[in-house]
Amino acid sequence: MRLSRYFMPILKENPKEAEIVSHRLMLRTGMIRQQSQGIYSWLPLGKRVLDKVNAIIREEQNRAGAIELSMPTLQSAELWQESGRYEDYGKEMLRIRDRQDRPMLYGPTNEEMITDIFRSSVKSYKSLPLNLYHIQLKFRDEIRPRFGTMRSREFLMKDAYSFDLTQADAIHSYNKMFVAYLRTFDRLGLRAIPMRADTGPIGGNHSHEFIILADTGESEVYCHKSFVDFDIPAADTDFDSVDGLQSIFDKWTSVYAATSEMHDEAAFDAIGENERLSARGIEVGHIFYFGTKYSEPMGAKVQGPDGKEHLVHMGSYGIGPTRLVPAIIEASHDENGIIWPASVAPFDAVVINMKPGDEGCDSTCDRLYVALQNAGKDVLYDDTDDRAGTKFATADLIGVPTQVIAGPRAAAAGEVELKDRKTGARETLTIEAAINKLTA
Ligand code: 5CA
Repeated sequence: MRLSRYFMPILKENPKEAEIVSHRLMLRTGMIRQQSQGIYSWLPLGKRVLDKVNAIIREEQNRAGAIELSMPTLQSAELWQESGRYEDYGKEMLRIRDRQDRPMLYGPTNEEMITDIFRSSVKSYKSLPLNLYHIQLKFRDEIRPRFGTMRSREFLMKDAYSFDLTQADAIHSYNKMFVAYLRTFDRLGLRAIPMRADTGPIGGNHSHEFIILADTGESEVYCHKSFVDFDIPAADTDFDSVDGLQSIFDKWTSVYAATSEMHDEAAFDAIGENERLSARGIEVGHIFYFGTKYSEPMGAKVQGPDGKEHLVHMGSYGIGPTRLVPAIIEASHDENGIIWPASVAPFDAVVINMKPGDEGCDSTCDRLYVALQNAGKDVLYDDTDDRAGTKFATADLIGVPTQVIAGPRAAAAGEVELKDRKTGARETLTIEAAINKLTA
């Protein structure tokens, strides 16, 4: 992508409305724009990051055996009247009427709709286990939308829903998502800690929140420090192994971790002073097992091996991609801007032409730009006529992992400078060596 032809509206000044660093940096880099309170557009740079986050979430959901579909944002109130949540949900639910005066709503979550899809076609235990997910916009009319897309009213959610014949099978489905979440957050460059959680309006009695530690987090959390050293389950984890997944779950829940709602002062105090951590955190995922809470009122049953009808046991599993992007920034930035983990960086490298019009600089940059793109890399080419200082500041601000700097003197010698955004380390290489390094 040539910067001169891109749409990346960088702000020079710090926006006054932004209270936390991720919100400030997302506005400054032109990743997002607020359209009305708690409702955002994702501009091209932000959209690239969001797509990469979604791709990782999708890969790990698929690996764990979940199947993607797509449900609408607008739902009929009838479904919610069946489950009894239409009245319960309160003011967070945006209620709408269509031209026939039928009550509709903008979905805050999809338990009812997925249960309806399930009951309309699944009749036998032989179709189980089943886990269906989508990545779709939700709307919750939050009292206090704030911190940009961290807590917005319209937001993206990956929500998965599992269906099983028995409680034991449902716990295995729960463990699959638990492991998928550990892997997902790790690949996003984050260390998320699973904590026992309150189930709120979703319901159920077995639930974990996945929390990233950050000073600006909205949740108060208490946990054992040892989480930092726990191993992340490998890519070849056998998701069909009931005992294997249970042992991963047991390990990750063997030491104390809880949000303030579930906090047990005595249990926390029993941990040695140097071993415990009380901090603030950001909830990036939340998983629930709630048994027959929806299958019962909505009549979602299957025929079991005994020939009888059984209500299915369900769970739901949420991740917030539009919250994850700022959470990653909270965890990875410095005074000059964002430092993207390579897995979600909007571009793999930025090629900086320090003197457009200089023959050596232009041909060096063209060669790099073409070679890196042909190797499948996402490359931003700063071919603008901004001052060099501005270009460096922009490259640091947007946090692309590697900067490839082509100045007239180096270019004349067939060389470029590589700068690592995270460490600041610089090295001078021949153009060919630079291409080899960046495409290795
Ligand atoms: N139905 C269940 C799981 S599918 C559910 O709705 N769970 S939730 O309420 O905990 O939301 C799941 C995830 O969505 C949260 O962990 C969070 O990452 C994200 N999320 C929730 N509310 C917001 C919001 N207002 N802004 C941004 N992300 C949000």
